[in-house]
Amino acid sequence: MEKALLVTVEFFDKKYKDTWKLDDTNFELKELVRSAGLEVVDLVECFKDKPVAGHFIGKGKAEEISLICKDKGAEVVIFGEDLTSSQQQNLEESIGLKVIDRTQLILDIFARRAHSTEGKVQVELAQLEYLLPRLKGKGIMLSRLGGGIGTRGPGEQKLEMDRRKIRDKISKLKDELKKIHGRREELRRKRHEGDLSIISLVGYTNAGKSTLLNSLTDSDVLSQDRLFSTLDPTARRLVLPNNQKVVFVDTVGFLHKLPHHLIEAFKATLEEVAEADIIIHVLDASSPIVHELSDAVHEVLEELEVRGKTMITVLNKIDKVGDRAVVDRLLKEFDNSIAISALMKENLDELVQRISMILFASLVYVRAVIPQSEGKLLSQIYKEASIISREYKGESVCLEADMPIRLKNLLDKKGFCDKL
Ligand SMILES: Nc1nc2c(ncn2[C@@H]2O[C@H](COP(=O)(O)OP(=O)(O)OP(=O)(O)O)[C@@H](O)[C@H]2O)c(=O)[nH]1
Ligand SMILES: [Mg+2]
Repeated sequence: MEKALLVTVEFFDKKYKDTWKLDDTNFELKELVRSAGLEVVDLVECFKDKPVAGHFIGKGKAEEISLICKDKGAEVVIFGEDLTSSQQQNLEESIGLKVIDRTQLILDIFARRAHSTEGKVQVELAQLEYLLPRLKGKGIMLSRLGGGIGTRGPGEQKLEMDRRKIRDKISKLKDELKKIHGRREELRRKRHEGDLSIISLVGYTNAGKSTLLNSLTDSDVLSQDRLFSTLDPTARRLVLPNNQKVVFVDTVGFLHKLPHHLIEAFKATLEEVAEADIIIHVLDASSPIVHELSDAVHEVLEELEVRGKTMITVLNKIDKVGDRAVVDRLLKEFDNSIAISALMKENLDELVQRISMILFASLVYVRAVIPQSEGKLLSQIYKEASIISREYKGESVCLEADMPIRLKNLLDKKGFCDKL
């Protein structure tokens, strides 16, 4: 196991100050490093007004870290922040060891977890795009030759370090991804045309999304106490008590300051979230920073432009919360929330009931213009919706109706809903 020394920084200047407390940042960085399969030998905290251009934390501090590294036998230094390529190089020179920043650490974890072809291509693309501007001259930074973290591609293959070859590889990967997404789009279209409702599970990494998917659908998706166990979207069907079929989609977990490179690379995967009829936000209610975790998830959703979706906030892991009053307070603080334990299968019935109520019982007002050629869709509307007004205009029908949210989403996707 590579021995890592961690460096975290608290900035005081408003522009750089993080919303997270340093202790929480430290804890999360240790978890990330553990998930990357490294051993932590020490953690150094730095306090600065703002980043220093040359060495990020200043040359003096870098030299101090170099001494600590020698003392502790560290082989690599991991920063909990992102560094520019020159900062990274200057730090490597001053410290005399390989320096990895936050984005590269997370990319490395993703590289280890990628299994599907799509996952592997997405991660490798993000890794190479991160590396390219950081390679000087022909490529190859000396410190990168040693192997270990920062040099691993998906499936333990080594990352290409030659500039020209990287460029070629990037364009090949982009082509490949386009093809994969074309196929996926086709699958998605078929799924939406069927009579299925899609429910996506989103949440901070390690919140218990896969455990919930398993408990709800009696499946066997990998769930582990480490960050980013799930990378590939996994779908499982469930038949609700009223015999309606739904599909749960479990996707990659979110993180505070999730690197933009990764959001970009995983955009197609994450866009499935936007297409769901309901979003289930799984939140670890036993975490002392439950609000920060929730905010981080909402920030990523915002970046994905997922807005105005019906969301149930699932307060998970209540078996680990000793004080029931804490759960009651959280239930009040989070809109449309429900407290469960995915692991102990506590209160899952209520969650299923809530889902089926939202999907099939509660009605929303819709105005739509639908071509008469959509016979199947129209008969579905006449069966499930309560029609307020109906008017024929040329080849189309103008409707005002109260209908289940699922049907409204279907009309939305086809572009038939009137924008009010
Ligand atoms: N005590 C307790 N532990 C839980 C509960 N739900 C999940 N866990 C544990 O939390 C850890 C993470 O669970 P996962 O289901 O893998 O979490 P995830 O959200 O899918 O995580 P990623 O895929 O890594 O983003 C595992 O060790 C689970 O056993 C729960 O209700 N109670
Ligand atoms: Mg998971």
